[in-house]
Amino acid sequence: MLCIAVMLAVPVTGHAETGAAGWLRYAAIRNPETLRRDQALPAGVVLLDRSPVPLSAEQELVRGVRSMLDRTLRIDDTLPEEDAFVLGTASEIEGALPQARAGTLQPESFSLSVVHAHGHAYWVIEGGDARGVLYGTFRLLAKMGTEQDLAMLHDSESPSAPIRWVNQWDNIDGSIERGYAGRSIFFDNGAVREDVSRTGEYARLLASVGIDGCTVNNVNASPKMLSPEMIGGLARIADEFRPWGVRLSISVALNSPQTLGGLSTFDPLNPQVIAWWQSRVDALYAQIPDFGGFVVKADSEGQPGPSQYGRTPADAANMLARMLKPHGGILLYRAFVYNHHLDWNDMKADRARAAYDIFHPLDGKFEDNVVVQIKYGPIDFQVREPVSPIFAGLRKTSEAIELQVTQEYTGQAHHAVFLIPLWKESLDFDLHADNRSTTVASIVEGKAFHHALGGFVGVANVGLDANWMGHPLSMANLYGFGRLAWNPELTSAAIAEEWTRLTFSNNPEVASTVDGILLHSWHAYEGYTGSLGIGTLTDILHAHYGPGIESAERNGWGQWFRADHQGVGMDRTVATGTGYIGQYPPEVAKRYESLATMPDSLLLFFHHVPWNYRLHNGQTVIQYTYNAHYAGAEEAAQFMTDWKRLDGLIDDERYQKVLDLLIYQSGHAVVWRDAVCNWAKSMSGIPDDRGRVGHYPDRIEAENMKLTGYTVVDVTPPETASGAKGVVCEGQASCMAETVFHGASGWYDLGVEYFDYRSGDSTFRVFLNQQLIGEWTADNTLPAERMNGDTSSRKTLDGIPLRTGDTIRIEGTPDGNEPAPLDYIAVDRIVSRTDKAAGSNSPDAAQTKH
Ligand code: GCV
Repeated sequence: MLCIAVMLAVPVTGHAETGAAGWLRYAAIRNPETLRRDQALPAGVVLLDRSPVPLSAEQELVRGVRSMLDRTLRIDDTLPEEDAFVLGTASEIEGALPQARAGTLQPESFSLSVVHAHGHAYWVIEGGDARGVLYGTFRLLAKMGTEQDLAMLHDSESPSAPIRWVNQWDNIDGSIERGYAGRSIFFDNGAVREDVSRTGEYARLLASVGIDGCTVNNVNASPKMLSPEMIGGLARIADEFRPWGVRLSISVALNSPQTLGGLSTFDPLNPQVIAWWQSRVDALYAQIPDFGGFVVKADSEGQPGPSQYGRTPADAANMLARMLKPHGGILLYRAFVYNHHLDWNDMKADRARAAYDIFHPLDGKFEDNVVVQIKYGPIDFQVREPVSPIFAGLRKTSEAIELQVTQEYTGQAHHAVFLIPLWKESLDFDLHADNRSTTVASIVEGKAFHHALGGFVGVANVGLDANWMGHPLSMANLYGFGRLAWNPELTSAAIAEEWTRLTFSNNPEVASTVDGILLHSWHAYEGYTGSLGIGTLTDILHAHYGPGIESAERNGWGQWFRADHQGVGMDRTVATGTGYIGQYPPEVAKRYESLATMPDSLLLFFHHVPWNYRLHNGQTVIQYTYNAHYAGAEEAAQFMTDWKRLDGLIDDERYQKVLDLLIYQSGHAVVWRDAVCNWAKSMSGIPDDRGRVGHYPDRIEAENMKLTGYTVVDVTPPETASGAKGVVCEGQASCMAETVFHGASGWYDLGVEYFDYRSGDSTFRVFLNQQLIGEWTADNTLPAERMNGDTSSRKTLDGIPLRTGDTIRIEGTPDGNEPAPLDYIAVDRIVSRTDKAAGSNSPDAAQTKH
């Protein structure tokens, strides 16, 4: 209690942080109790192996202790005659301090212990190999950073699986597909960038959570990745990775022998093609001896593949795997193979079936260094999907789960969405193969079916922005990915807590506030985007960001939910639908086939039901849809309120950055809520029994205001603007929209809904009568150039005293192609706010104070 009181009394103000340090901030420990305890730590460190990876461990320990405890550890070559940190692999510890040996340690494992010998205490970090020493050191530093008692140091950990990789979808021109934090840290202008120092910093972050591999380029790969110049550049990145035990790998395009090599074919069984690939593999290993291997996306979304020559994925994968094998390299072949020209009119067509239909017949036909890389769900990183049945469909083939750290369908670093609970649901899901417990985690760890390899791949897509991922809270997903890959048994709460303490503060108020936001955020996002397993109802043809509901229907992409006036949902049953459910092992298939045992959360993924079908929770599908979207948006608003508690308790820069993002998120959650609810209402014809949907008494539509210069336009899709219309200022220097307030006098929050295109920085000024009460520039980087669900944004002016008869006027000044577009203003009465209500709620009293 004492330490809590002391810490709360020391606010952190004025101090700015960019987020570049991530969770490796090594913030100075201020808690007197911890400091007193840590006095007992030794003054020196001895490293028994001076190869590059353990050297990084030693330097990291010195750096961390210096930063957290304000002390410089002395570096010794041999065991000193005093207390010391001792770092080494098993055989070295055996030689120097045999009493400290921890028993058999597997590669990459570590053991931490305090050993008393020769009258001294030694804090021993023993690794199963060099990486183990590094991972153990980072673990020790995390324990120090979260103020655990190191005198009790006793920990022994092994990674769950050998493959713990991130994929980066970086293009060689320096852009990043589905990246939301600036340009590539690896490439620029068709080559590896000159300055690759940031890649070493990235590898350090990755290693600190046990990630041991990074695939540096987009799975939609450029054949130029295999050119001699590029291989030279990749070797420079590998040099940055190596001290952190991170192996470099690349994605390859299967048509490279043709497009880069000039051959007439890329048939994987053609001898010339094989010889060409061999020359490239030789060139890679000549310059990068620890090269990790290849990732292959083929026959998918327009990528070339073996099907062009009547060959199978196994033919292509094995051809490459055989070349990589002598070097210890592996071949990850993605199961994300599907036909994106499906026939909407074919009620049996189903994209979800594709991975199982294609890969299950190939089980047992892959080389033992091939790993099939499988997205957690059968569609594409949606806000909720069932786990892919192919996890249970490959008994004799190694598998890795692919998780998306970058928030493509989950808010694109504009929304806070902590994805660990989503991933945990997939990893913990029991597929009951062979009528025994086979969780997805146990399958990808290689344990369930005794696979040689296996593991975890996270699509990370960090960029050059100082804070790596755009949204400061998004870094919790990268941290959590590494921690889960290391140990999928960790709970979401434990991961959130650890990350928050290391990233922000050990202050309990900070920890509980941030953890609270993180742990509720996925559920909130699911609530206001797509509930009941319908999918993220975004525009799937373009940005994958804001609402764009119907874009998923009536085309070949197969992300269908088949809504009509009667009902909604994909019938994937064996009895009457696409038969997809039959791909699961019998126990799971039985549960999904029957409506009686179907979980509500996935209902619309598996069944087509009437809008008034009653869920297990007692609500109808339509009413639940309305309720979930309203509840989700309310939760998002609450995050903003909760975050404000941290003012003064964390550094100003990150406080303000997150606050701005949470304010934006709460506004965009309303855009989502309204779009989905209005669409569902017009589709079902069933009103909201709580009267909210389509009734907005507090809104004044821009198209109904007195317009000077502004013109009224239709917005498509219609549900992405209130009343399906907005106003634009075109061909004018500036325009005005004006209205007279007819409500009761009182305090109000004034929300202005406008559209903020990717380019153009329009400005808006709001006047109450003649008084300027707010102005801002629409300079957010949202992924569209028109009025729609991607660009709709809200500016809220808090605490405005309105009198009946006041004039509210908005002046919009366009910039570039952005015509200062407006949707509506929301005039929300402040019911109770003690700070404003001191005295009376009369605006007359309030206005005289201004
Ligand atoms: C790299 C989704 C994304 C694509 C991505 C693809 C994949 O469809 O929208 O950008 O391409 O998945 O995982 O290959």
